Amino acid sequence: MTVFRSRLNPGVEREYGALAHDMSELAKTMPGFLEEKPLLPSMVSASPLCSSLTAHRIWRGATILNTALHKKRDVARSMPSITYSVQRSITSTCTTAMLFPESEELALGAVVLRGAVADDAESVLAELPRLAASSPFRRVTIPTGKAMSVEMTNCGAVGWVSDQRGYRYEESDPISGRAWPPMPESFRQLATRLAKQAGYEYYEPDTCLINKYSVGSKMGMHQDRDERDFGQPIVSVSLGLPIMFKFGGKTRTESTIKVQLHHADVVVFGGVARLAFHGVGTLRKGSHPLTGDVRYNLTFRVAQ
Ligand SMILES: O=C(O)CCC(=O)C(=O)O
Repeated sequence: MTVFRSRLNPGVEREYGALAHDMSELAKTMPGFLEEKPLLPSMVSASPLCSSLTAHRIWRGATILNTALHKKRDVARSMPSITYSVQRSITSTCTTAMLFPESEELALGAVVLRGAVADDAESVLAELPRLAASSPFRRVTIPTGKAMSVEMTNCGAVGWVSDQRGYRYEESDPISGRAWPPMPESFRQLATRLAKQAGYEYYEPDTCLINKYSVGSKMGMHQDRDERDFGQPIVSVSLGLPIMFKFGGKTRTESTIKVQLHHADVVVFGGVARLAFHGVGTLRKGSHPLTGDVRYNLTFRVAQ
């Protein structure tokens, strides 16, 4: 049974079919698993993706499955056809696609939520001068000694740093020797909401890396792998000028998808996509009403 059409990755339809099968198996052992409830308007609008009843069943199943998987890993073992992390990725992207037709799947576990922070952008941007007054934007050097073109700072319990000693998280800002500014509560709530929107429940970021791109800045393909727990997704918020985002696989040689990220778009990647190589192209000259000639990117992580 095909339950969901993936625009970017037709191959995953098979996996969604397998998920639907596993869900009906699970329904036999978990009462209420495919319980019928009236459709939400947002789900009705997602119905071109599949029949509305199927959408509803899968959406509800995915929600319950995600909760069950979080609480009880042996539920995953009762469905041997796909692994725990693949199930999570599938349910995440499946749920997201059902509920938010504006989302675009990049890979299993990875989505772009188009315009997801349109209403929050101004208040997020308003926090940046205060954060930067405490820990200024700076260009860090990578272990080879070369300076990155993007400027960055952090807020939260720890902050990502790089120098000739390597990449790592530090509790204090190496420039001031003081703790990084705390993550604003509004940032934490926003990241939790966005992760949930992408299907990742219980997301509690402890750090936010804030990247500032000026004309000519770029970020090469890399993995985010300095965090302790790869079970938690990355939530990446784009503000201001557009840029080309590149998303590949777990190795550098795998093919790369390119998507333009605009103001207020959000990329969330976790599950089997958590260690995917990614990067952005060079920022082109332009002007945005809220950020002028720069682009900001806020990357939320669970580092500790
Ligand atoms: O600027 C972006 O959209 C990506 C940033 C990024 O990949 C990172 O900070 O690790």
